Amino acid sequence: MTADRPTAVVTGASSGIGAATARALSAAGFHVVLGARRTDRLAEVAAEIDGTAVRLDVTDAASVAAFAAAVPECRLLVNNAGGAKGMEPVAEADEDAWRWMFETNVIGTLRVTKALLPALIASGDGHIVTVTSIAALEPYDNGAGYTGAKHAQAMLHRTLRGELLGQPVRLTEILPGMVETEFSLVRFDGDAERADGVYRGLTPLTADDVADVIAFAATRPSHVNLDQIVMKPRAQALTRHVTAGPPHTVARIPQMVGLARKSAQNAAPRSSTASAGSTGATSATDRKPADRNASTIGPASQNVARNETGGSTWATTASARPPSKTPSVVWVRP
Ligand code: 8X3
Repeated sequence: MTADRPTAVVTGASSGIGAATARALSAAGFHVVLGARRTDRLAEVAAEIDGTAVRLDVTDAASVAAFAAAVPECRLLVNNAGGAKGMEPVAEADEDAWRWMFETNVIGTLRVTKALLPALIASGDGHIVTVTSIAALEPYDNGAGYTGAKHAQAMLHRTLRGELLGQPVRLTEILPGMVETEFSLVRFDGDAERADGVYRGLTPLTADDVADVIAFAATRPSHVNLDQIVMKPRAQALTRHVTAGPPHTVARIPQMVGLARKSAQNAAPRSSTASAGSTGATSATDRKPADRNASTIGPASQNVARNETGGSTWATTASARPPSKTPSVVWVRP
């Protein structure tokens, strides 16, 4: 769109990873076209970076067509729009939530990619970055709608890698783990307490962390294709295998905080090592001053109680730690 700056399109750019990516790409020299439904927030971000805000609803074919018509040139497409809704077992699956997840993550990515592919190829040096998730790598209980959609979105993206061989288009899949954005707020339908609980006691990735990596991938020489980049906080090994609370505590990711809360109301900690007197302090390097203070983390007994969903118990606190530096995680799975 400008003579001196190649055009990058970012979907879902009104907040979170999308907005951060728009800023990072602008700093890297792109003219950024930002797409999202929330045009007021979109316009604010666009104004900050001298970008262009264009309304985009990836679930609406007409909206995608109008968006693409406003983007005659495109060097880089960042498919970021998507998200999760709800967490329930397959036996209780909410079809509307599943439909929303497949419409936004899968069909939305398909629509935008199809619409901009001719411009990406015509640029002579195109690049498609799709933000999937570590949920595209593994299943987890109560997450089938989201993991299913993310697997499908990833397959769409990975298939293009082969189909576009011989064309001047690179493909990079970014697979983030826990990133503190509006993701959980949307997933839990605006329940802020439940959403906050997902990240309590650990330091998740930030939107800027992910944006940095996207900008890095986008600024490699044209012959360098970073196919897949998996990013997780240090405190997360798998989607539901995280450290939270005291050092050396391993817990399931408290994504089922609603379920866990019910459980916590009734359940006493099963472990004698989880004393109510424990401070629950995390290591200094795992905490941010603003939101990682001890009071938000709570005593270890709460962590254990909170994590007693699905019949699992974790019992690790200072008193469980041996005096040596030997890793001291005690993790009892059902
Ligand atoms: C979400 C990844 O780890 O928060 O895309 O479930 S995680």
